[in-house]
Amino acid sequence: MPIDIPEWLHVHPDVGQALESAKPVVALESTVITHGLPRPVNLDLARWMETEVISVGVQPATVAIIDGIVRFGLSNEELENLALTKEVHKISRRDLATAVAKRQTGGTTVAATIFVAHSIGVQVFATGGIGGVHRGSTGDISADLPELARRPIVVVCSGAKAILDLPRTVEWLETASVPVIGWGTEEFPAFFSRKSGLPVSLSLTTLAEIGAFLRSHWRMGIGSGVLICVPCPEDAAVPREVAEEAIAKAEIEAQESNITGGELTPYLLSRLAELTEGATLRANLELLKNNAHVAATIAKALF
Ligand code: PSU
Ligand code: MN
Repeated sequence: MPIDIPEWLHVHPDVGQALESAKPVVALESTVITHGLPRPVNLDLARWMETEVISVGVQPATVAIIDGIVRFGLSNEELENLALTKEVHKISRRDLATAVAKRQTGGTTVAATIFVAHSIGVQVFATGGIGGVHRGSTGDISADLPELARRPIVVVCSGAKAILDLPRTVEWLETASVPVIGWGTEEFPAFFSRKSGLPVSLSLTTLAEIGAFLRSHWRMGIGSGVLICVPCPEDAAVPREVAEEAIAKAEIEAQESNITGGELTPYLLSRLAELTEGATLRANLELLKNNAHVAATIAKALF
């Protein structure tokens, strides 16, 4: 089946072939590679996520901008350059045109990746934790939320990043009519931790149930994206109290050093890994791999 590719998007040949033969494709974001994880484990992780997707018989497409070109699917060399180069940008939806015009290289956030995947009709996407409403009164709300609200795409994640104000993030999703599905859980996961004390809008345990839900959602034209929340695998999860204590400490340090805006998330994530002697990093890696696997399973069964 011929596919409609926007003129600004460069599709990797393997991905193009998959799309043409109607093989399922899972999109992967890349800010987690460029800004979410330390080098060089970020490169390992990028490869592990792709391998997880391939192991299910699904085509992965990591999205990034390389020298001003928006890429849907990266070669080994492009992935390596992206992960190991120091001068890379964090590109959210608002930054996409800047990155192209200024020929930048960078990782795309959840918001930017949803935009790109939707432009080529790919509907399943995996990440670690989405952005959301930050703690405190700065008014910092991730562009991930409005993007998720306006594109009919399925995002597999472990909730939102635990450093956020999770109650307000969940409220925001409700206001924007984004269904929040717990995959085998009644609670919105807190990223490194399996529980947050916050409810999901629907808890499902089988692919058939997800299929039935998604069919209604698309058929009725609800229009929003759908969040499928998968808790961090049990043996790698960090207890909520341990994570919370480290987050409180890291937050104060960030305030004292005046770290704000796009720099805040990368700073907090790396500080947390130090404060927990690597436990949050391990949880982060395991949940990312697991989410890639679940997303591929969903793509294979339902798309
Ligand atoms: N989850 C992680 N690490 C990350 C991110 C999420 O474990 O680096 C990234 C995602 O790409 C997400 C972005 O879209 O952080 C949100 O950033 P901001 O809050 O500045 O919108
Ligand atoms: Mn932000």
